[in-house]
Amino acid sequence: MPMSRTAVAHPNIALCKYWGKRDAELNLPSTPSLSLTVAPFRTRTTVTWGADADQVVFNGAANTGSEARKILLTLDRLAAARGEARPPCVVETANDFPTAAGLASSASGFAALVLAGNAASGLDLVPSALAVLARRGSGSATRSLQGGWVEWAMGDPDGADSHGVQVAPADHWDVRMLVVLVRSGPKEIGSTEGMNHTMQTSPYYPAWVAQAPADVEEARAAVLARDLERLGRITERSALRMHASMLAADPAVVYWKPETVLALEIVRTARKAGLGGWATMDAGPNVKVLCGAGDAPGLTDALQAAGLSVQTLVPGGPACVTE
Ligand code: 2P0
Repeated sequence: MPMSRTAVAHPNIALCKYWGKRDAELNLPSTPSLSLTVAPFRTRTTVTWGADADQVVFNGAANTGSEARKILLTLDRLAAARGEARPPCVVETANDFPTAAGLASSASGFAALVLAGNAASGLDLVPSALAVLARRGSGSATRSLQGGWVEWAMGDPDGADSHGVQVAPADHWDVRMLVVLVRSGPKEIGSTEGMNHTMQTSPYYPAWVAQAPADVEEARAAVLARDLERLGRITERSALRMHASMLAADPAVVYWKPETVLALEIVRTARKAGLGGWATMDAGPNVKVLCGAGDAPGLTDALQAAGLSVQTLVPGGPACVTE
């Protein structure tokens, strides 16, 4: 008897970044990271366990490419965790925001997938096991199962404890995350490829890895103390150091577009004028700005005055099964 269940998850924006793997097979990070889960962007995923044949429908179109293979592999691992073979499955997944544009769609995608797969299969894995499965699908996904402020520690050598853990829930602190949408198309270089190339060729990569644990320690303390200035400074620094490691790769990994630098410049200038916003950029040209609720309108005006498109995100809750 086929069983269908649906789960939703929000993406997350890393304030202290994950960029590099110490174990590619287990997808273990070279750095700890810390993120904010953000709403209302979300992925909605339905898994039917025990269908006639495997099928993946991704944003409304049948998919037989690498995305579908990774999705089905995650469901294989879910069944294997209980010593079972996976029956054929249908997976329907859709994002209500741009996919693969550096807005963490793989994070919300794999978080929703493991929850829906777990519910549809009845395999009943514990949350930490689901968080490890999400990590193996896409590292940042392990941070999207939880709402609010989430830390992903490097963990033990085998990685059983390397998964997202909530530092504070969404309602701990009413901040804003502005999204400056520079490009909505898919990134030119995938995250996995970009980080592997940075690891292999950038002389700045060891320095990036070395400084990360102290940043996460300080960021966690700043979140708990609701110290936005301190958290903002770490956030912008972490993003710029991560991009510096990419820029020093050979050939360089450059995700930025002219509008990326324009947005960064506006945020830094606004700060000097008393508006508290701090920029962060991921594996794509889009800019996110961490700011307080009170400064969000002023920063939005400044960015829009330069012709940039801005959306406002708020702290989001945990991934959950909805149907
Ligand atoms: C992050 N990013 O911490 C960093 C910052 C992009 C830049 O996690 O290879 O899709 O699937 O584990 O999680 C994006 O990389 O990479 C990412 P994989 P993932 O949010």
